[in-house]
Amino acid sequence: MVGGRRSGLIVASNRLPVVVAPAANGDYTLTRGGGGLITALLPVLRNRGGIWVGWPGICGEPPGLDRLLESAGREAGYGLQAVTLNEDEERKFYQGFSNEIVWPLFHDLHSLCTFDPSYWQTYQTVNRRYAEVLARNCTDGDFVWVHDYHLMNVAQELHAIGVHAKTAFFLHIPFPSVDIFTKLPWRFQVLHALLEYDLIGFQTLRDRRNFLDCVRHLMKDVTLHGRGQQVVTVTGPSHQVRVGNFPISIDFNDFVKRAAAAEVSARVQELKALLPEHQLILGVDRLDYTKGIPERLAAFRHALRHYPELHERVTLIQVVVPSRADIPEYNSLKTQIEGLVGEINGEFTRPGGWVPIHYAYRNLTRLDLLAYYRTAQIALVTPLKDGMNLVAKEYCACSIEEDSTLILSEFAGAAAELQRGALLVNPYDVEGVADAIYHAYAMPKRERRARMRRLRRTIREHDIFWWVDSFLRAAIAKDLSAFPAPRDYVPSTDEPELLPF
Ligand code: GDG
Repeated sequence: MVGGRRSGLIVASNRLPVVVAPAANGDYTLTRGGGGLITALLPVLRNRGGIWVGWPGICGEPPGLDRLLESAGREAGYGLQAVTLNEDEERKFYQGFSNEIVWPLFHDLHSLCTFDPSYWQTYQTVNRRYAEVLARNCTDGDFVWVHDYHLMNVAQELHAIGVHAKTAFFLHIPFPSVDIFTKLPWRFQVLHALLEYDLIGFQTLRDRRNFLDCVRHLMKDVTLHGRGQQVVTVTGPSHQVRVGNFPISIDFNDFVKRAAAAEVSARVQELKALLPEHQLILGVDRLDYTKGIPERLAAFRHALRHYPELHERVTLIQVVVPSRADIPEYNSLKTQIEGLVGEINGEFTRPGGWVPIHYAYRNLTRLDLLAYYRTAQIALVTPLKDGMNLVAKEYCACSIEEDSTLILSEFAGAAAELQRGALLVNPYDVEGVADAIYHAYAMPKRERRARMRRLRRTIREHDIFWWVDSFLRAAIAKDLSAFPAPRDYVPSTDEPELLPF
């Protein structure tokens, strides 16, 4: 074991929460990694200790890597163990199988998949490598918690090398319906591998239902018990696996505390002074085609065209965080977004005055992100499909004045929990999103507060520690009927009244 204290908890994810990069003086530096998974898991490891196994963000094995991770782990309070990959493995496993096959397919975008068989070969090899590193770091009494779509085969590989620690898997992204999943050329292998875990967790009931449908349609000799409960059991010929839905969350109190800090408050005042008499609308997303950024911009343009009273009264701050720059689709998406921003600003900017969209393509500092969350009266979180979407929850946590509105896509996992306080929209419905923007802008203060209070209560009661506890309880509980029935989001089936012709 390298660094940190032991707690029997071993987490594996594609990447470590730190990124190793070469420094100008020939040494290597460590910086904090980003993304939803890391935001969610850091407080868990800090709180409980354990070991985190993952790729350090650099190919090969830089000299002194173990020492670097050991001292970082000592400081963080948990161990860090690197899985090393060469460039070809990293390309075919990470960019290839993970991000050109599973990511688009599981987000219902199968037309963006490249089903290259060599990607699958490398995916298996790399999952075996993770299992080998885990095997060196765990005993059969430990609990191995594997995260996300990059590592679906790890339990199977652990069993193949004789490790029998309890294993659990959490999928941070959606699980597709059977019609879409069936397009995967390795659908049987992936389902078999998943069923080797002892517990599988999904974000929402919809994902869990999709997975169980796939099991029912594609697997022979399996039976399901406990339907209608949060955690059901799938029994195969040699193994039993529990399957549940556990909506991931954030460290609510920590966000509140940090949003209230003096330097954030000062930044909020600066931002307000820059755009007085304006309602700020905020969009913060990784550059990704699932986040619905072009559709959102089109809806904003529609709102400006149809509600002229918004002119000079609202400003959209759209932050796009660089991501997966090596994959061609991401570059063309960036060009498309920047073209739209240019068109909309070209159409509405008042010379010397109002610019409707302030666009930033970069990583924000934590301070700026918190300040934007606190300043914006409206957040536009409109992914086409999203496992959960932590930006939505972070925004609410940081709205400490409770005077703001969340516009949320009904296709974000977060919609299941936040449907009663947010304005839910279909991100493909340009007119509907535009109406929601206007509705949020014109919403009476009382209603805004009541909605935001409700949202914040939900997130406070179901924070990241609640998520970990409910997941771990599902792994060890003897009686699964003790779990509450899950909540689900069901899109409205009320048809709008049609005008008679
Ligand atoms: C995956 C699933 C699921 C964003 N911009 C900056 C920044 N961020 C941080 C946010 C947030 C995280 O990145 C983004 O999390 P999301 O949940 O919105 O999205 P994914 O990265 O796609 O995460 C997702 C999640 O896993 C957890 O299960 O919810 O559905 O796709 O925490 O704060 N952080 C900083 N600067 C930025 O500019 N420092």
